[in-house]
Amino acid sequence: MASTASALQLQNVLYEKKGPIAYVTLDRPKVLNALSQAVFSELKAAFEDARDDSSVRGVVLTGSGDKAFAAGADIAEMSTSTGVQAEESTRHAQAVTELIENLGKPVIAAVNGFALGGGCELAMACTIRIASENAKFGQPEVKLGIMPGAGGTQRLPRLIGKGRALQLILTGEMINVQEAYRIGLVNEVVPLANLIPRAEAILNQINSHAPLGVKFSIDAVNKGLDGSVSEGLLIEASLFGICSGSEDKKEGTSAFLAKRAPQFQGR
Ligand code: DAK
Repeated sequence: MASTASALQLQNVLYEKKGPIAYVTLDRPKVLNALSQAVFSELKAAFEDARDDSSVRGVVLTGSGDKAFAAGADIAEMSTSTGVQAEESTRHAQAVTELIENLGKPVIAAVNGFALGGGCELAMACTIRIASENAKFGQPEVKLGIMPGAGGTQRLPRLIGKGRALQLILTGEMINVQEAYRIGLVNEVVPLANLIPRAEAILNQINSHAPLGVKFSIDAVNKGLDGSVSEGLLIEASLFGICSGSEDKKEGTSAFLAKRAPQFQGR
């Protein structure tokens, strides 16, 4: 499949599109893909492009090299920031995680090594996490005199439960991929060589379904988790109503009854 290089001018992130999939790769392997402010700005640009390009149906987020997804925030850069600067840049980083989480298209984190601190937080903002056998996860912020600031205190307990989340956050302990799988932090563990192909296979399966059904399912889960079950059920009913009025619903149900494959248009 022909790949399209991005027109975006990025130095720390690789961004390319192949058919319906966009690939966002953290690209600072010499510092284990540490997340500088520039990285967060470039992630914003790449994900905004993926969101706005209707030919993109899903995104793979991964790291360059075979050692790290991202070993957290750039500690050298962080060491010089003031409290006021850090509050501002944290809001920026959090906005990037919200952009990824609510992209309206599935984003698969293909975790190819260390996912620590902000790296783990970025992976948690993705729709689905798959990881290679060498992956390691942790929230080591307390060891540096700080605390998670890119969504870790909110997304980790929602994913793995309050007790386990607080244990990881307060001990700063690193866990291997099998433990991450056991506690539900990652969905699947695969050999490193199969990581991207497996991410692509999951996206291709999702992309065979109606885009509105996919988008609204993600929205309902994300928005529902922010409130009560009753509020979530209202959101679900309202989005279900929109899906049910779509052309794709007519197509999906007609195709089933005619025993043929559906051709969804995203309308
Ligand atoms: N920042 C900068 N450089 C890093 C780095 C990092 N996070 N992690 C690794 N490096 C650099 C190392 O300094 C080393 O550089 P050289 O010595 O070669 O110049 C190179 O990458 C290779 O690392 P190591 O030699 O240490 O490799 P090892 O295999 O021995 O160890 C390791 C791998 C991942 C266990 C180790 O590198 C490590 O502990 N790294 C630091 C992990 C960590 O504490 N990460 C930060 C957590 S705090 C925010 C947004 C997000 C956050 C905060 C604010 N705002 C937007 C404000 C998040 C905070 C965090 O992530």
